[in-house]
Amino acid sequence: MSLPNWKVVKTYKDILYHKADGIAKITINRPEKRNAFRPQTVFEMYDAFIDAREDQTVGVVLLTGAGPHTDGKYAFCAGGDQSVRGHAGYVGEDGVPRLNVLDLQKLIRSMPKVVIALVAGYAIGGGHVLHLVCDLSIAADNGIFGQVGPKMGSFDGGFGSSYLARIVGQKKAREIWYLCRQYDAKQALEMGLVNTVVPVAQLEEEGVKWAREIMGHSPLAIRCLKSAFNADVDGQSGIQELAGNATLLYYMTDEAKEFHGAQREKRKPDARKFPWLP
Ligand code: S0N
Repeated sequence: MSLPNWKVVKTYKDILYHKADGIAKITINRPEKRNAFRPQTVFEMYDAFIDAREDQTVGVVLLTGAGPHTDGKYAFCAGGDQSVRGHAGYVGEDGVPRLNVLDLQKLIRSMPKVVIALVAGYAIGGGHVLHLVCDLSIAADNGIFGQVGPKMGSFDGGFGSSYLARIVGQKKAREIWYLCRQYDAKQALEMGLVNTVVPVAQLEEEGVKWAREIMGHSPLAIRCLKSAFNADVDGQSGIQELAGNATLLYYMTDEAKEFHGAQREKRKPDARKFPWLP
């Protein structure tokens, strides 16, 4: 199977952003930091994800980390960049402390496109949470997964803990956070943390294969399914997403068009044309 002919969409400092054949690929590119993110990285990823969300030709986003690094190792993402962690978050060039990765997590979960994490090497801390919030995760056989917060003065009490528990179960999630161990790709697969494991050399190819299969399916069906999966977990904002899709589909009906048209044309709508289905 051939890889797409990736085209650069926009040039950033900390990430690479490509598109081809309805697939967008966002690559965290800070190998000297094991692809840890600083506020700038997150702003750039957010910008690229918004572009992918708004592009009607894009159905799937692949999220990955640049590698191998100069020492031959790989990382998906080693979490927040600890060298810029300040008093109240990660400090950007503007001197403002932020935890803007939380905005990115919400965007990945709510965007009506399928986001697939391609994890080679380390997915640690906030980097682990990033793969967690993606719809699907494909691991390379060298994938290493774990949370580190309690051993380095941090924790993620949002998706990083509660959604993790939905995925691997309460006992395992507590083990992952309380003990801060590292798990290999086989263990990650066994606990349902990833969808499949492939040799590292085949990681992108496998991601593209999955993306192409998804691109052959109904965009509206997948859109509604994503919001349905989220609604079960995300409370009012999950219900809002699901309900937003009901409204979107309703707008597309003759019935909604008749009522909207009648209001614009200042006439009585022909309500009797439309059935009250059982
Ligand atoms: C990933 C690890 C295990 C890889 O080990 P390895 O292969 O031995 O490499 P190293 O020699 O350790 O690293 C190579 C170079 O990369 C730098 N580096 C690695 N990770 C980071 C990082 N996270 N930040 C900054 N630099 C990093 C190393 O310093 C080294 O560079 P040199 O050679 O110049 O020293 C290993 O590297 C490791 O354990 N890394 C640290 C993992 C970590 O602590 N991550 C942060 C965890 N916390 C978060 O991610 C918080 C996320 C967050 O934003 C958040 C979100 C919601 C709610 C709360 C929070 C919160 O802030 O807590």
